[in-house]
Amino acid sequence: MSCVAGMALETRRTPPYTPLDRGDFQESDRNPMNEREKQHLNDEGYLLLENFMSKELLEAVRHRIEEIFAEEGERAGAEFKQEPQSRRLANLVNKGEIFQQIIVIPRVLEYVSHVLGPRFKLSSLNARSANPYSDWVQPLHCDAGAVPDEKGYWVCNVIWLLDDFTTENGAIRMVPGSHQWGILPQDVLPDPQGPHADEVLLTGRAGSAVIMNVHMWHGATANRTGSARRALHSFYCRWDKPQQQYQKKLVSPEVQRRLSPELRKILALDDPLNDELSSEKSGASGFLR
Ligand SMILES: O=C(O)CCC(=O)C(=O)O
Repeated sequence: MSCVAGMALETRRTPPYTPLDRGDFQESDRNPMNEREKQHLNDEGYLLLENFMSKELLEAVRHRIEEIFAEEGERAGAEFKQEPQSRRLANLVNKGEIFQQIIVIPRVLEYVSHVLGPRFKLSSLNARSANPYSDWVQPLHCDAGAVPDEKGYWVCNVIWLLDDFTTENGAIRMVPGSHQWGILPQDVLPDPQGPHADEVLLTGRAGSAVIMNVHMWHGATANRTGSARRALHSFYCRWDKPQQQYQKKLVSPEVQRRLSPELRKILALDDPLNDELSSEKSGASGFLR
């Protein structure tokens, strides 16, 4: 716990965030996706982009997230789901301009479109922090309980590493290639929480981003260290599927009024099909009830 308190002190020293412009993103943000990256994402189901966030962006996101955890207290994450031994936040588009900027970074959208095709939308924007010394291991799951359909893949998550992901602190385990199997782990594994023979641990430095085809089986592991392990999840889905969090309902009218046309589009705010799909059916999780 002392490290969580230490983190709060650190964030109080961070200067207030001023809006970013494109120059604040790393140079890598402007490079097109290359063949090696495409191949890796196609075959393995994920792609680690090291050092993707600038130092300023990383600090700004950490700072805002800790502010929201402090503001929301016990309610944190309640718009979606709460989870044992973890802190969660949901509906982050509503909670800061920094988050609105992140969900439309062009290079990220290019990767997402490689998985989902040209038409997709934000499904949800959440944060998750694995508590220090937690022994909770997520079952292997596919986000939103999604298996590919006749049109192909329909879910893609971008995991923003806000702390280093190490072998000790609750990094995500994943089963590379399983996005191609068309089956949910809970339907075939006797114990989805147990180790899997083909799992690998996703480690990386804070400030990296991971494009993840989340039909791939994955889940967070136990955090055996004294510090929280935080990540932001910008989760996208294909245009013809329900959003995990119906943005039109969750984002306040006041915030909606200030959004650019580009943001309105990625949030599907003016899309009657999305209204039909998401107003009734949003809220699907891969494993949380
Ligand atoms: O630990 C993380 O940040 C990702 C965990 C995860 O896969 C999930 O919450 O669905």
